[in-house]
This record gives sequence, structure tokens and C-alpha cells, in this order.
Amino acid sequence: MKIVVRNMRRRWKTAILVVTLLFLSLSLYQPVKTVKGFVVNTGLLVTNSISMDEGRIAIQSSSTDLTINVYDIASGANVTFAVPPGGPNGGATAYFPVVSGNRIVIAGNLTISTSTIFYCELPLSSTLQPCGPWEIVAKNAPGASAFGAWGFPMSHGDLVAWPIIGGFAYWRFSLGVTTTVPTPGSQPYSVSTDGQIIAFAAKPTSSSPSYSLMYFDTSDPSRGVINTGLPSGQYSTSVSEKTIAFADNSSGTPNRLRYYNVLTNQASTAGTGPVGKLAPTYYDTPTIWENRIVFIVDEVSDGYDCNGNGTKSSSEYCLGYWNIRAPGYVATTLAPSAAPPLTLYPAIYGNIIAFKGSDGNLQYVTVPMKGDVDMNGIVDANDKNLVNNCLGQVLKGTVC
Ligand SMILES: [Ca+2]
Ligand SMILES: [Ca+2]
Repeated sequence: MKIVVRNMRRRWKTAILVVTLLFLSLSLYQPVKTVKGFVVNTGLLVTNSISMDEGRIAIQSSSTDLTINVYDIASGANVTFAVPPGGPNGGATAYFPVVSGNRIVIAGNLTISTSTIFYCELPLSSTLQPCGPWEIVAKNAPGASAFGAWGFPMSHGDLVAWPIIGGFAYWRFSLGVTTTVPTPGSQPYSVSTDGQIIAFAAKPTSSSPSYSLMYFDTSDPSRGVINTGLPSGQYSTSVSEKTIAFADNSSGTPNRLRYYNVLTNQASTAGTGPVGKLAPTYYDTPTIWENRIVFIVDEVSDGYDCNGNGTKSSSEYCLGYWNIRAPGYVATTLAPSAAPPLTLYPAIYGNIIAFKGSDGNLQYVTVPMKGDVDMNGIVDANDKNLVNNCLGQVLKGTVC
């Protein structure tokens, strides 16, 4: 009897050993899994904009655009609330909610020619609560026609910034005061702010052949509008932590991304950034968060049928990603085969990228794509080696 038990134990031990060795050999020498990122589909319909800050995403998601949704990444919860009341024709019309911290900023009471800019505060609570009440930032702001052409108000930190005729305006939450700044040359487009710098594209003179990347430092207004002299696309400006992403307009088509750092007064080399769809509207604007830029790239430029419908189309789009300060062993861009399809400019905060997917829903993905450190769409031993290089070091996102 004892011998039989021993034999059975041996057989079990042998079986476990064989399974373990088989698993090890597979995990060591075979690609474990192909990932196109582990995309999370929130099921929330997105209409015309996506804004993200501190793990929360703001969208308008009703067909009539009368409500705003705020989605919380950590909890997966979302809250719906109405846009500012008191709009024309007895209803409310408001576009482009922007989330910054616990505030939502929106251009409300929109008519063709005027709007009122509002903000509300999401209550500080362990569960998401509706935002409110709506408070006024500025009355008699531009209307749907002008904002539609120049870009809608943006907000970060203490600032709300928006284009006005022949310049831009900014408002401080801390002071409740609006400041207007004229731009020489031309109308500014694609006004963006990181809470201190206001970046935009404008022509130095009305006859200038190209728009230039310009900025204004609200911490030192005496410097006035600063023209970097860098040829920029009209709709492409995004700023984070004093680094401005913009469309490189010095090397013709296709559009390439470029960035400029305000502190060092240095730009990336012209003509060397990734190709992206950075024109012709602000719906194509890239988004920067610290060292990461996300953007739209069409399937033909990307060389990949990322929506998997069997054709590479110049009007079907993939996610583009550029880590501008990655060390040599971390992929700086997303391999086309790993890029999910999208239908509107993406947003980024931390290591989360939010976008409007092929089904029109708000989706998000984590970068690098859940173990796919070199972002080539396959999790394998190469990724493991990259991770091993970081052992014992402090991780900062994809960087160690
Ligand atoms: Ca396709
Ligand atoms: Ca990989």
C-alpha cells in the first residue's frame, strides 16, 4: 500500500515538473500574447471632444449635447449632469467641456456670434457627484462660429484661456479677473495652457507664409507675446509643463510632430518627428502630458490597417504616441501593429490614453500596453529584458 502511494506521489511530482518545464519553456521562448493594448471600452458615447486630467475624463455624450459625462478611471464610475442653463431658443447649447483638477470649464449659451464661458466644481467626495453650480468666467465671449474656427476655451490650473478677435484672453480662478492680450500679425489659433504658459499658432504678419509657434508667459506678462520663429501648423498646439507640442510646418507634407521647450528655448529637430494628422482642424490637435504626446495618424501614413477592415485608408485613423524623453531601451513610439483605431483626437494623463473608438465610445488604454514595454504589439522576452534593466530603480512611467 505504501509503495502504491509513493508511486502515485512520484507520478504527480513528475507530472507537475513536466507541466512546469513546459510552461517555462513556452514563456521563455514563445511570444506569450499579442496585445493591441488592453483597451477598455467604457460604453459611453463621445460626440465632439475628450478632455482628461487627474484620471478623470470629461465628454459630451448625448446626441443633443445637453449633458456632460465625467468618467473616473480608478473606479470605472461616471456621472452625468446638464450643461449650463439659460441658452438661446429656450435650451442650453454648450460645447467642449474641459476638465482640470475638480473643475469643468465649458463654452455655454452658445449662439453663432456669442457665448458665456462657465465653470463648475465636482464636489470633493469619495464617489462622483454632479458638478455644480455653474459659475460665470466671462460673458460676451466669441460664439460657435469663431470658436469653431479658432478653437474652444482651454483650462489648466489657475487659468482659463481662449481666443478673441485679434488676440486671446485669460482668466484666473484665484483673482476672478480677465486679461486680454492682442497678437500682432494675425488671429491666434489653437490656444492652449498649462496653467502658466499660453501657447498658440499665429502669423507674425498678415502676409507671413506660415503660422509660427508663439507663447505668452502669464508669470511675466512684461515679456509680451513671444514668437519662437518656428513654422507651425495652424491647429496643433498643446502645452504641458512648459513643453509645447505642435505641427512642424518647416518640412511640408506629411505633417510631422515637433516640440519646443520654453525653459531651454530649444526645439526638436525639424523634419524628424513622427508623422501625424495635425490638420486641418482643431479636431486633429495632438495632446501632450509631460513627456508624452498622443495624436492621430491615418492608416496609409501608419502603413497599417489598424481598424482591421481589410483596407488601409487615408480617412481611417490610428493612435499615435511619442515619448519625447525616453531612454534608449524604451520604445519612443507605438508600433503601428499595436495601435488601436480611433475617430477623434486622443487625450492623455499619466500613463492612460483616452480616445473615441471605432464604435464612437469612450475607450482608454494604458501605456506601455500592459507589459508590452517596447510597444510592438507582442509581449515577449524582449519586454522582460527591458523590465529587468529597470530592476532596483525608481520607475517613472515607462522610464526608470
Ligand atoms: Ca482600415
Ligand atoms: Ca513587446
